[in-house]
Amino acid sequence: MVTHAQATPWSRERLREALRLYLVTDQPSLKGRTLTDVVLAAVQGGVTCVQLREKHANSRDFHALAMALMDLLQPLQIPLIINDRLDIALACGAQGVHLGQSDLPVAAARALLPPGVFIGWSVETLDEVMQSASLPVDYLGVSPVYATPTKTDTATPWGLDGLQRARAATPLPLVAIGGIHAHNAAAVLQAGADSLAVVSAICSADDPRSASQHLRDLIDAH
Ligand code: TZP
Ligand code: MG
Repeated sequence: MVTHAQATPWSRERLREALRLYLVTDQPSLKGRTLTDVVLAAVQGGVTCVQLREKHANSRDFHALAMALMDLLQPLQIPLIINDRLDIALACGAQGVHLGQSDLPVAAARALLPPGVFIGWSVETLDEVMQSASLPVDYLGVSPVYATPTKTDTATPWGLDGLQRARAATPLPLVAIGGIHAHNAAAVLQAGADSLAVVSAICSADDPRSASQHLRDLIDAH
């Protein structure tokens, strides 16, 4: 059964809390484990939200995965965010959708979504951070902070200096993504990120639960 998002928009503070440790899924990084097993372990370790990112699934399979994750995450009150696909987000009753610079324009997405579904937007330049001030977006994904083998078709990495500049330019929650691991997590938070988004640090970890716990401890200590 699909339970649709509440009508109330997320407050910035509540969203900031909900996004703190943000798992982005990637099936090729799972080392043969199932998506649901890794997501469950990650949530048990302290992940606070999950983005379903499926670059190759057809619509039927994407929807089935989204429904499976909703079943897993809903009882735990962990938000599910759908990457790229507004239709899948609507169909499964996800709490959020994440859009990039080549996806549906955020204003078009906002017009179709209930007010309780939040929108994340990837920003690759400071100009895009500035533009976000007049767009209906709820958080920004700062992409990529560092170059990463997980996604090679990225824009120039922001680096910590760039992240600091983005921080100074917007009050929106900033989700840092790209090359983030335990060894640089504190520096990324120090530079102004509200949230750490990771793929390989959790999806490819030998023990996704303890990897999540370690990242969560670093965030909580910040
Ligand atoms: N968007 C920008 S970088 C990236 C995405 C989806 C991949 C991040 O992967 P990792 O393994 O956390 O560096
Ligand atoms: Mg996209």
